[in-house]
Amino acid sequence: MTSSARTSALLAASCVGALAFAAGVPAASASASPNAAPTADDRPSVRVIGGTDANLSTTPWFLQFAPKNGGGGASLCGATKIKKRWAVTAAHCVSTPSGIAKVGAGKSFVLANPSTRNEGTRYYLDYIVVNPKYNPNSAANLNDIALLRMSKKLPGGTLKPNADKSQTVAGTPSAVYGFGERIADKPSSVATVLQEGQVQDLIGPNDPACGSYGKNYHPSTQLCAGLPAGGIDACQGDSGGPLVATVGGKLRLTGIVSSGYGCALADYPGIYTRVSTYAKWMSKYTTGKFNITSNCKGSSCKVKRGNQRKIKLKNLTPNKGSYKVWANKKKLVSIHNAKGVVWGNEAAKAKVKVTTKKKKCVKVKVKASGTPKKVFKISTNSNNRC
Ligand code: 4AZ
Repeated sequence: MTSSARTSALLAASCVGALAFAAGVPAASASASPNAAPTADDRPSVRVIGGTDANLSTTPWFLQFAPKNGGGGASLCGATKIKKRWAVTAAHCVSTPSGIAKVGAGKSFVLANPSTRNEGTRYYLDYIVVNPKYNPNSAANLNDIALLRMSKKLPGGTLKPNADKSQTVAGTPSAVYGFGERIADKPSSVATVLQEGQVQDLIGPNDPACGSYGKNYHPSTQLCAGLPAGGIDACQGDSGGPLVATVGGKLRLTGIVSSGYGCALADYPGIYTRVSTYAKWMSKYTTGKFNITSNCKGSSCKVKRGNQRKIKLKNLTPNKGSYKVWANKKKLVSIHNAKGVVWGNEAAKAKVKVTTKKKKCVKVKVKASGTPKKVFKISTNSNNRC
């Protein structure tokens, strides 16, 4: 095979996990056996990762991710916690030619920094955002990034995505984490304990070449990491997991395990999604923003008994958000639509009706996703001022 034919075959092979997942077959099934060292028979050419057991106290942001239509509790992918309720993974972990992984109770879930594979509390997803440029039907696997939102806050710390496009430079020590195969093409070799592989970013952000991949490597959106001689690498089942490095003195998420030709082979390093390319896109979705307005001019207005003050909540982001409206003197008002969910770029209305004749000043507080708390004052009687 020519080297370019071989590379295409190889990149196509890297999508086997995604295709198997689409068909409902676990790409890497759970192993009952502990992390036994590979035997001499297993070892020679493609010993996966070449990692060591991770120190879990240093990886609070690591998530084991089980997309629903991908084989129940088996670990198909890794993910990284970037905000209390948000994680990032590879698009190919959730988006397949047959559709997007299922969200909601009892469906796709993550395990927060599990001490052992498949163990720990399940945190279910309520929202998935696949990068719009990702094409599940393309073997090239470009723009392989997706955001996952959990229905409740995850425990543990977060890891910030690297937003500095000039980083990391060639030779930067980096670490990759996952529960994937420790021996290539051997599903039973998946790790029982989280593995850490010490690799390097092999090229700088402006260097077009990555090992022998030629034009199949895209430097502006991908990152090439491994060791020049191979031997340590991510492999099947590690997809979606983090590549981390120190940037400007701080630990950052620099890559997401995406694809590669085999595992740990010389000249075929791991290919990662370059996180800095997507940093803006990620923060647009994970930060959220509402515009909160009211039908009354100024911060305080008079509302007579039986009348209402309307509060309009416009979700300025493309992702789903939620809001809550409450009053400090609950008995004097009734609130219609006091809480709710607002889909991307849509609006909701809450109404605060005055139910008392008393002269009071009521503070109505509004909190919406990603937006500072806002306070409106209502004078419940025309004679009263706030
Ligand atoms: C995979 O199929 C896969 N050696 C992940 C990473 C690498 C290769 C394959 C990198 O999920």
